[in-house]
This record gives sequence, C-alpha cells and structure tokens, in this order.
Amino acid sequence: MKERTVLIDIVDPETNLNESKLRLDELESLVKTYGGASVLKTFQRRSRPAYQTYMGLGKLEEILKDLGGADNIDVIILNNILKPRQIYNIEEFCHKHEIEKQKELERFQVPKKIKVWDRVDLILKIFDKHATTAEAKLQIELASIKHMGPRIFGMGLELSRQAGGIGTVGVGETNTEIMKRHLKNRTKLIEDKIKNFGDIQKRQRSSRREKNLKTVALAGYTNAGKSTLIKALTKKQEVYIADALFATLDSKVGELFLPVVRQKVMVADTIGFIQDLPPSLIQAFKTTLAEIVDADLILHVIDVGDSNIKLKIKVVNEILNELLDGKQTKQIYVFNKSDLLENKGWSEEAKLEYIADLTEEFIDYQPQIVSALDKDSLPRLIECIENNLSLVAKS
Ligand SMILES: Nc1nc2c(ncn2[C@@H]2O[C@H](COP(=O)(O)OP(=O)(O)OP(=O)(O)O)[C@@H](O)[C@H]2O)c(=O)[nH]1
Ligand SMILES: [Mg+2]
Repeated sequence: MKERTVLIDIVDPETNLNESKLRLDELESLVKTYGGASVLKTFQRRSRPAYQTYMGLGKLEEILKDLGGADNIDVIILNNILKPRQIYNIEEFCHKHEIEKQKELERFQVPKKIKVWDRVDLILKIFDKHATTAEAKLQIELASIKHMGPRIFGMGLELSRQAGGIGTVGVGETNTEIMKRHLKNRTKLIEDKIKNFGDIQKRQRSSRREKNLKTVALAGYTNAGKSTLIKALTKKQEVYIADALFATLDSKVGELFLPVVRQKVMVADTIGFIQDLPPSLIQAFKTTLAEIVDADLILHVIDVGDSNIKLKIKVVNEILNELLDGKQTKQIYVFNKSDLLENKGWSEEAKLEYIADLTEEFIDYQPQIVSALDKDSLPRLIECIENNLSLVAKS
C-alpha cells in the first residue's frame, strides 16, 4: 500500500498564494515520484520557524485531530530544511497525541508512530530509489550521513547515555561518541571511494581534452527534458527518461557529430537541480557534476511551458554559479517541450508573443526553442552549438 502522506509547507508571510500553491504542487510531484499518496496539502505562514518544532504545533494538532492521527497518516512531510532536533520533537508530539487518542478511544494497541521527514529526507529517499550505479549509491549515502546524522540509525536523540555492557568500547565512551566515530570512519571511506570514481572520470575528461574533443554539458531543473535531449542529439540510447523528478542521478556522455566543421563533440547529461537543496547535497554529487564544471559550453535546458519558469531558471543559475565558482562558461538557454505549448489553449498569436517575450528577456543566452521529441527542431540547436565552440572545420 502507498504511504499516506500529509504535506506541509512553512512559507514566509510575503509568499503569495500562487507561489505557495506551486511550491506544494512541486512537493506533491516529489511524493508521487517517491511512490506515496498525499492525503492533505497545506501551508502555514510564519515570519520565522518555531525554534523547537519549526512549524506551529496548533496547526499540527488540528491536522492530527481532523485526519484521525496515525490511523490515516503514515508520514508528515515538511517542505523545508529542519534540524534533527526539530524533526524529533514533531515526531514526539505526534506520538503523544496518538497515546492520548488511544486512551480516549479506550484502545489498548501499541500506538503506531507517524514518521516525520523534511524536504531533504524526501529527496534522499527518491535518490535512493533511483540510484543504480555504485557511484550514485555512495553519493547518496554520503549525503544521507551529512543530512541525517544520528537519525540514520533511527536512534532519535537519546544518544548521550553511556554505552553499557560487553565492552569493545573504551571506558566512559558514550553512544554519541561511538556514533560520531562510526559516521566519521564511514564518511572517510565513502569519500575515498567517490574520489576514485572522480579520478577515473577526470582522466577520461583529460584524455578527451588531449584529443581536442570539446564537451557540451546539459544542465537544468529536474524533469526539463535533459536526458530526452541527449538521446535525440547523440547516439547514446541507453538513457533513462521518465516523467518523474530526479530520473537521472549520474552522468552520461554521448557523441554528437557537427556537420559543418565535420567534427564530433561530447554531450554530457547529469542530475537535475531543484530549489531548496542544501549545499551538502550538491557537494556529495560533486564528481557527477564535474562534467558541468569542466564543459566548454553549457546548454541550460528549460521546460518552456512551465508555470514557474522564471523561478526555476533562477534556481538553476544559482546552483551553476556555485558550481562554476567564478569560471565563465558560456551558457545557451534551450527552451524545450515547445510542442506542449499547443496544449495550453492559447491562440497562435498568444503563443508567439510568449516566445518572443522569453527570447527578448534572455537574448544574451541565445535562446533556442526546441522539442526534444521533434527531431526537426534540432538542426538549429546543433548549428548554435557549432557556432559557440569556435572549432575550425576539418578538411
Ligand atoms: N512533450 C514533450 N515531452 C518531453 C520533451 N522532452 C522531454 N519530455 C518528457 O519530459 C519528461 C522528463 O524527461 P527527462 O528527459 O527524463 O528529463 P530530465 O531533465 O532528464 O529529468 P531528470 O533526470 O529527472 O533531471 C519525460 O516524460 C519526457 O518524455 C519534449 O520536448 N516534449
Ligand atoms: Mg534525466
């Protein structure tokens, strides 16, 4: 059975209704990708988070009462980044509510526990589900250790008791210390293994450079159509495409032949971006994202019909700036899924005006309007790539 989830977003009082709705819709898509069902979507306006519990408990109590607590809720997901203690406190609050409810109903079963996740927990669970390569799995484990810390072991926060009993452990060492040491060792081991993968990829990239092979990297918000585009542009066919968030978690490189200069270039596809990602998560995927950092040209792939298009462009640019760390790689905006504009119920005139406005606003990035599903729209993009790589034609 699908897990029944309650989605709660804590937003700034200035966030308007439309934006709040889009935020919750995105959270719902994440839950759908994870395989859960949402029984309630709601938001709470707060100028600052509650110190102990992030969200206000009045609202939480209301939700638990209205929905019948753990009888109808498996997981409460907050669309924010919480501290481990805040997550623990909300779990405890739900648990106490459940005990009270059982008493009132004169039920005597062991009360069921409602799980509490924040946005990063949910994203990590999706990553975990989608990871297929050893490298992606290690990167996710590293990100999980960084985000969850002791929660990884389901140990809540009662860690400071002394470890008793049969001792491999030094006298006076507390559970917290054992845990910290274990996590530190594990982190080091994973980081070393990831570094090995990184070194192999680095060698591949430098060998490409020695052969004078240029690389074009696809970057963009998750679900923009990057993998569909690499499949359409290159011979790389074993690419996973899905109408889900974070379908791609590693990097794939394919070859594209440029007809005028008669040379091939490499095209790299990587993990998509999303708003409100903690830097530690981006850090964990650094080797995968290195294709973007080392690229000669970046194609920023954008879903042209997305109702939140401007915000998504901004989010991607912020992450790219962080990754590139001052490196000035040329960026081209590729507005993808142009075929879907037909479904918006707009007149031909309104559609052309929308495209003209986008083109004008982002003129510095040589906007390309394409549909990865319609190969006829791609030659112009290929020509644009060719013009931006300053290659000399081979005779
Ligand atoms: N109609 C239409 N659908 C598209 C187009 N490009 C991609 N899609 C669909 O959009 C969804 C996401 O495509 P992907 O290529 O997996 O997107 P992605 O950017 O690689 O996503 P992540 O790997 O999750 O970051 C899939 O259902 C694709 O079939 C397009 O040009 N037109
Ligand atoms: Mg993809």
